[in-house]
Amino acid sequence: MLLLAGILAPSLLLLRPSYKQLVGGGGGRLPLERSVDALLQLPEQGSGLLFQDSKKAMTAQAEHERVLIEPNMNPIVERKRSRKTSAQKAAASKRSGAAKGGGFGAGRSSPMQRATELRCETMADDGVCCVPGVLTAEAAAQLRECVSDELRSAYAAVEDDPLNCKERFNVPVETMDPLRGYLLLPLRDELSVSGGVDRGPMVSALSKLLERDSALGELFASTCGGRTAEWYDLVALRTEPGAARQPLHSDTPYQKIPGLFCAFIALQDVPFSMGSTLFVPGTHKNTKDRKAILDLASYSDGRRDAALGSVESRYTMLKAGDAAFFDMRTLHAGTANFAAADGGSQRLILALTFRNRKATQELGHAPNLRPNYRDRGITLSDLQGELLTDAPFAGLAGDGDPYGDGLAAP
Ligand SMILES: O=C(O)CCC(=O)C(=O)O
Repeated sequence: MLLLAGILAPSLLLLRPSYKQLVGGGGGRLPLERSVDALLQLPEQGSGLLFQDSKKAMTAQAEHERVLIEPNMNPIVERKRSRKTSAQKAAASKRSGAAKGGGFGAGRSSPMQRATELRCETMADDGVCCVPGVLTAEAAAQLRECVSDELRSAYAAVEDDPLNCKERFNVPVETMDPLRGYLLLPLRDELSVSGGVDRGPMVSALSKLLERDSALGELFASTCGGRTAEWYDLVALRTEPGAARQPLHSDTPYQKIPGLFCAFIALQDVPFSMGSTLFVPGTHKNTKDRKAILDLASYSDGRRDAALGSVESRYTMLKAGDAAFFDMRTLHAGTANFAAADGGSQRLILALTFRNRKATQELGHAPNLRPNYRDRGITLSDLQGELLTDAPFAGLAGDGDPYGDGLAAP
């Protein structure tokens, strides 16, 4: 898409919303002269000082990056056509087994296979791609309501006993950030379990997201080494108005075989003022830019700032039910969720991740899963099979069933 953007630059420039339009007027931009303390809105008590200090440093770093990176920042757009030459296509289809009469791209392929192939091509080039409409807007709204219920229940559980924080929010209560965090989710939502509903909003959404021949089901299988890919994250990313921007990071270090692929699925329309995810396409490869941005030594000699000033970054503008799919080696950052007066609002994103078992080096990313779902080697194929049953993920916490609510046994 970068090349295409270059060729079409004049028309794209006309179409591209200005920063002012993105934030709904001039008021939303975080003025440079505002202090880090003002950006942070740190809780008055409760969090450890060490946590506050590190959050302060990260916010200052993110603000520095924002200034350098913003001049070359554009929305991500979906690739509509392959950029491969016919020779490259022929070689790829030979590699995939077409010559033997089977495999992806062989003979007549379905529209979903062709769409997946194009997305895989984008992933190979950029490390990130858009997958619009993985849920209908209605299904996304139902899932949002369900995640809000889970959030209420998780807050109540932590109020009851702060030690519950880890299994609900994946952090100890001392480092819980009121404005940005993760909510670990069950495979079957609590209200459906208590109401005896077999296929409530969570199960229905997972079916649509992961079933065979679905856009994400196929993309996870294609990028993560097949249906034996290991389920790795099921979590809602939550930001509240006033949440600070994150520094650029990759979720997993560079290794030749990519270990982790993630889909961020919007549960509501997400204008820029609610915080988007900014990606630096191409940094899933061990490029000069990636090295300069991550290498500590380059902070002091100016190489990092030079790289930040030159990279072309892309930000998501997701509508409810759209997904951003990415190789977790790719550098990215959540941008700020502005103050409510400037268009900020609670943003809930569903994150689903699978692991390619062929990646053998350190992943540097622990699973964002409830404790009883972890380390069980549950695969994409297991989930797809379970979702086809009459009552998927039945069972209770810790009762020996492989699924249940995933919480530690009381
Ligand atoms: O908030 C976002 O859009 C990105 C979140 C993220 O990258 C993270 O929490 O590591």
